[in-house]
Parts: sequence; C-alpha cells; structure tokens
Amino acid sequence: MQTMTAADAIAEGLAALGVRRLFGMPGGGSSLDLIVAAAGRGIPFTLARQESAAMFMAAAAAEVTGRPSVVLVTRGPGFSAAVTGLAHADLDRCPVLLISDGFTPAQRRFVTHQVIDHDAIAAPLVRARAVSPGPDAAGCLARLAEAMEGPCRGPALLEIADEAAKAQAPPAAMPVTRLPAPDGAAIGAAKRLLDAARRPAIIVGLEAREAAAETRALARGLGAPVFVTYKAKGVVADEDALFGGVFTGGAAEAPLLAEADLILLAGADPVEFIPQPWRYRARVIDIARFPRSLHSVAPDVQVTGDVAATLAALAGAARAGAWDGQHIASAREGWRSALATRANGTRPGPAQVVTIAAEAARQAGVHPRVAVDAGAHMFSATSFWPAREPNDLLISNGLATMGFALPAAIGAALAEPGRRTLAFTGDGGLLMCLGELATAAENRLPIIVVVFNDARLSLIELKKGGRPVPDESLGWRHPGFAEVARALGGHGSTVETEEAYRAALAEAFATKGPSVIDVRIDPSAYPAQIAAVRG
Ligand SMILES: Cc1ncc(C[n+]2csc(CCOP(=O)(O)OP(=O)(O)O)c2C)c(N)n1
Repeated sequence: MQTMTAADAIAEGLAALGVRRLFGMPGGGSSLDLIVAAAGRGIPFTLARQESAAMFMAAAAAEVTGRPSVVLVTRGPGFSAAVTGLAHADLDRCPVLLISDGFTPAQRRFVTHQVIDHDAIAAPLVRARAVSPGPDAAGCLARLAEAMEGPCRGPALLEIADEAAKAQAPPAAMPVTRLPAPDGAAIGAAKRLLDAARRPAIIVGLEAREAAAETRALARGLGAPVFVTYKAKGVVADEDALFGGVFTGGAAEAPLLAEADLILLAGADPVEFIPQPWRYRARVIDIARFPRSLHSVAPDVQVTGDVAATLAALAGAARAGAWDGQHIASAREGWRSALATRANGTRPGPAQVVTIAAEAARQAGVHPRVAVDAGAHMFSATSFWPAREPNDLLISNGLATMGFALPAAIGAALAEPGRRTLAFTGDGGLLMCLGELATAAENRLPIIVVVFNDARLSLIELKKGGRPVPDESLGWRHPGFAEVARALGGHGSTVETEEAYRAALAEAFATKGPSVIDVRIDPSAYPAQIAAVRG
C-alpha cells in the first residue's frame, strides 16, 4: 500500500474533497505540516489575523464554492479563539473543518500548559469530531467530511498532534454524499394541497440555495409570490416580478402572506426565523433536507430529502393559482416603503447607504457580492441590496454574530477572484475584526467596506426601552476607520453627505485593492424601521 505522512494523506483527502484553500493562524505543530502538505497539492494557505475571522472566511468560501472549507489553528488559545466561528458554522449550516494542533497521548499525561478540552468544547457545535486519529487520519477525514455534508450541514473538528501528523498513514477514498430521494407518498400529499390552493405563497430558505432553478420553476408554475430568508436572498431575484420581500417571521412581510391559503416552506431552516409566534392560518407544506420540528408551526405535510428533487417534482405538476401580478407588485412596494428610511439632515440614512451603493455598482458595471454584519444596519442591507443569485448576500443569521462581514467578504473574494465584494458593517462589528483589513490589503482584494458609522451599538440602543443605561455603555467616540485602513495598506475615506459618499464609491470601484468608506450616518430612522420589520 502507498505510504505517506498523515499530513500528506489529509492534504490528499482535502484535494479530493475539492477544498481550494486553507485559512487560519498556525501553531508550531501539525498546522505547519498541513500547510506544507496542502501547498504541495496546490491548496494555498491564507493567514488571518484572528481565528474566528478565519472561520468566517472559510464559511463564506464554503457557501460560495459549494465545497467544504478548512481552518488551521493552534491548540489552547488558537482553538478557543475559533469558537465563535465554530458556532457560526454550526447555526449557519456551513461545512467547515476546524483542524487544531493537539497533544500526543504521552504529553496528555503531564502537560497542563495551554491544555483545554477541545473535544468537549466543540462537542455541541460540530457534526462529528476526531481526536488523535493515528494511522487512520485520512479515514477519519472521510468520516468527518461525510458528517459535514450530512442532512444538517455543519462543521467538524479534527485534533491532530505534531507527531501524529508526521507518522506514516495511508490515503483514503473521500465520500460523495447524496441526500435520499424524497418519499413519493409525501410528494403526492403536497401536490394535492397545492392543487387545492388558490393563493399559495412560497418562503425560501437556506436549504434551497442549490435549488434555485427548481424554486423559480415552481414559483412560475404557480404564479405565486416568493419570500426569501436572509440567507436565501437571490434564490429568486429581488427584481423578479414574483418577489414578495424578505421573510424573517416578523410583521413587514405579513400583509401579502396573510392572504395566502397555503404556505410552502422551501428549504427554510427554523434557525432562520426570529422567535415570534407563527402569524398565519394557511396550511403549510414543509420541504426540508431532513425531518425536524419547525417549532413555530406544525406543517400539514413535510417532504424530506433532496430539496431540489422535491421542488422539481412539484414544479412539474404546478398550475397557476389566482394571484394577480399587479397585486404582488404593489404589496412588494408596500413592504419596501415600510422599511425605507429618510434622513433628517444631510447625513445619509441607513437605507440610502445601501441603495446608493447598489446604484454606484450599476454605474461601475459590476454586480458585487455583499457580506452583511449583525446590527441595526442589517435591516437596510438585507432589504435593499438587490440579489440576483444564491449567496449574492452572505450573512450570519443563525448565530447573527458581529465581526462577520469583513472576514466573510475576504473569504468570498478569495473564492471568486475578480468579483467585487462589499462588506456592510456597523462600527461596532468592524471594530471586532479590524485587523482583517490587513489581510484584505495584503491579498490585494477588491473589497469595499462600507461602515454605517453612528458611534453606537444601535440595535442594542433600540432595545434598551426605558432603562436608564448610561450613554457610554452603548457607544463611543467616532473611531477613524479611514486612517486605520490606510495604515494597514488599504484606501480609506470618511463621508458625511450623500454626495461625498457617491464620490467615494466611484473612487472605490475604480480602485483595485480594498477601500473603507466610513459613512457618518443619520441613525434616526432605525426605531421606525425595526418596528416595521418586527411588529
Ligand atoms: C459577537 C457579538 N456580540 C454581541 C452581539 C449582540 N449585538 C447584536 S447587534 C449589536 C450592536 C451592533 O453595533 P454596530 O456594529 O455598531 O451596528 P449597528 O447596530 O449600530 O448597526 C450587538 C452588541 C452579537 N450579535 N455578536
């Protein structure tokens, strides 16, 4: 049998799985062997500035490429710093393999320095884990890969010590994972409900991102309005005549959905819904990768397995219902205007920050991918950025973590070289991952970071109610992001008016490397906007 080191066998397995890049912050052990072994197979390593940021990069790369991604970290603090990223990969259903340096069995008997129980910490977050794999390292990788691409996609942990990475280990075949075909009887039951419906509506979720053609065909066949979750933006384009709006489970999308007599959930993972009671009385068909409880509503029919196959089967039998196109269009406009913001003074409001960026991209002749952070700015970014294809908009929705947008933009830009990427972020979120501006600059990535800078944690400000929270607990003085961007090797500008913002965008689109546009926004419209979204 062919022999090689475990690091080589793992690298060979990663290449077979279609992994295109490693991300991370190496330690002195196995991560160095893996960097070398992967480079020998054409898989480069991107050095991040922080481990959870590396996880966000990898998660975005996995979403963009449809292939699993890998992050390398050192044991102890490297691992613990990756945990927020691991939680994102768990709740946002991203197949990211976290490979951590580890301890040999002999070391485990006496070492206490930097020793934390990676396995126990990762256990609730990962689909599978392997510690100290020994000569079966590549076989372990195959099992982890299968689990990551299982019904509920997500991360895995491989802990491997220096010595084990250097030990001899045979290569192993990597799995090709397929979801089971949907059950014919369940499809029949779904068809009967669709047949009886006059006004079916579709809510598309993250599991349908690989089924855009089938979702669109079903919507056309039914003439039904389509709502998308944040992560499913682009499965049906915002500019599509059947686009109804963004679905969060809140109030903004409710008027049109309340008219539906059947709601078809197409790959909507319950992790995507805000925790509010289900508002609708219509019957529900749930199409999902695997059987799970929706917690908000009990479906009348659930069809599980290959989501694209289910949607294709339903599309093949669909006939048009009674919706009027004009009515859908005016409801969509109603949804948009409920969320629109107007600025009181000369500073741009949050919705303007997004619509002006979309217009500047159009004028520059490009269609950037966008990554969106967590915070009040998220409502404008997710509502007003026009997505055309799945994963045109990347977001941490299940975890909804801050500090996501810039690293995700980096991961996406590396995964699809040449495509522009925008990161929409609050000032608080950017401060959590500021060092990654250096990663973007060193890799000369065409990223434009747009900061909704109000020197506040606006989303938390909105939730404070009548509590007498001191001002300095929820805000800070304006940090100078433009200066930081320049110091780290990028471009930077600070703008306070729409006119200056337009000019900065035009300049940024004409610039090859990363740019930061620090937009001093007028946040006064946030309370009305969040009230419209959530009700
Ligand atoms: C890592 C992390 N810490 C805390 C939170 C809770 N949180 C959600 S939004 C928010 C405020 C975000 O402020 P900023 O980034 O400035 O965006 P804004 O709300 O002002 O648009 C906080 C603290 C979170 N989601 N993630």
